[in-house]
Amino acid sequence: MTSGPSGPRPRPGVQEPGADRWRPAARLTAATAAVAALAAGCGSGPLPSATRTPPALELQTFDFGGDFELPAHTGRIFRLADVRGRAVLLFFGYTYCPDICPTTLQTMAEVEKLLGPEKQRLQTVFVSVDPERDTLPRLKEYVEHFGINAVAVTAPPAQLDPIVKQYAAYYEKQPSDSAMGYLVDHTSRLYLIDPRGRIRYLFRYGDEAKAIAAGVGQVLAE
Ligand SMILES: [Cu+2]
Repeated sequence: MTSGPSGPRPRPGVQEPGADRWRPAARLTAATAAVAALAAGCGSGPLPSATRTPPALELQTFDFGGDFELPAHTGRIFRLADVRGRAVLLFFGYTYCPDICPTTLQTMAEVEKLLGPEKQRLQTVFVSVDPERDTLPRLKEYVEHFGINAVAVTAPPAQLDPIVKQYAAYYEKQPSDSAMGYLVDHTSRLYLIDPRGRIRYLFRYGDEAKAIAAGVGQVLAE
């Protein structure tokens, strides 16, 4: 069971753009906090499986997000409406990202492992906010590297920006001294979208695979 509030929670329409950028693991959800607490008290051997199950997420239905279509790494157009009946985990990022994106994709691989056969009903969507460098062939190579059921999509700003806005997301180029030329500051949250296409939960960067997999299971069980 969860025990009381655990800091600010996402609410429809009140999230400021970029408010969740670079948020360290301090802002854990109730679910992951509970998992962390259990893990901390677990010094010798696993706990009985019943006590290791993360508490259910408090799913909401957000009033933003919704259908969109963008060119995908597959060479086809990806339409969110085409994956009705599946849970979707969607996030914004870019392949040159030094930390958030590779970590998130690794977490997705863990989520798939935890889901087992049910992973067939999960679609990960990686929306690149760096169309200048993230060509579709580059996106293909990048997502295939992680060996998960992910589709990578992007488009020039005129087509991309309305979708970024639709998802109350954010991105901004940042100059950098690195050889790569520039970084892209971006929304780090992970959108849990249910089989009907509605955003039901916003995971934060650092949330554990276990909590994310549990959330996916919840929307699939509805
Ligand atoms: Cu990133």
